[in-house]
Amino acid sequence: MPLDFLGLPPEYSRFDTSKVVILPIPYEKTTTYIKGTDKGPEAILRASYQVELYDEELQVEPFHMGIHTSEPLCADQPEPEEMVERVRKEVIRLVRQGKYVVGLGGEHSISIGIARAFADVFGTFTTVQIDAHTDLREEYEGSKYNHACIMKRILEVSPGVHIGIRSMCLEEAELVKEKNIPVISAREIYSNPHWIDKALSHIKTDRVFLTIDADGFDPSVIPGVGTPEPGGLLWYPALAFLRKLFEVKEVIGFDVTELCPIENQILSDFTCAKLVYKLIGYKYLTSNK
Ligand SMILES: [Mn+2]
Repeated sequence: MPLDFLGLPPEYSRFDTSKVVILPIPYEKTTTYIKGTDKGPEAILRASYQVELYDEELQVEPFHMGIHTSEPLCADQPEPEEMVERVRKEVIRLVRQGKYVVGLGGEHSISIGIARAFADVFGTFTTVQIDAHTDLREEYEGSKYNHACIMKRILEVSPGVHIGIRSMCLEEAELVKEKNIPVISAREIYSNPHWIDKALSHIKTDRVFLTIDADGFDPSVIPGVGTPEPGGLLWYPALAFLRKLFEVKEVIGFDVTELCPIENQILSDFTCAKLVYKLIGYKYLTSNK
């Protein structure tokens, strides 16, 4: 039986009564280190049954927005170009029906399709990336759609702001310098108490697409990732930033990608599920935007 996010009753999870649509994309073709992110969406959906429906921080039950879970997309693992195009078309279809799209990866390449869809429908927006890696390689292992290149592709349709970064190759570091690309490194998050305002000041548009690679978080928060890097975002600083982002900007959609579940260790799965519901809660609170 397919899993629905939070296991909500039909009146809160039917397509026609739901504002939010969870789009699971269990795609994995270009990952470079540990495999298993194709199991990410199912692990998030399964863990979501344990997430409390009441948000104790926000003091509301955000599921009242209605949260529908779509059939998984691209589970047949097409070539990356084909996957990106299918994601783009599906997201456009959903947004045109007034839905708020939440993508669940799968590898980070899925975000290219979402960003292209948002560019088609919304025009101008900024992509805010939370990630250990800038993903700004032009090409990797023979593909422009490799998960190491996703922000390079997304910068073709929107400006980007990169947060939690602590790993770059020389090509990426030179591009960041040359183009003056805004990067808030993980080191700066630990050392600069004003990093949130600084990060927000780099966002020049009202609309934002938020793309989260689970490895942006510290491995103590989300150990289940395919390309772990020490020294990432902790839970509360991340939430402080994300809440402010939803308050001051119109977040037009978001995704959570690159969860690579660890067998018999549900911390990462549950944390990603809670993160998804928390962000839906922030959207719910600011839904006039
Ligand atoms: Mn990453």
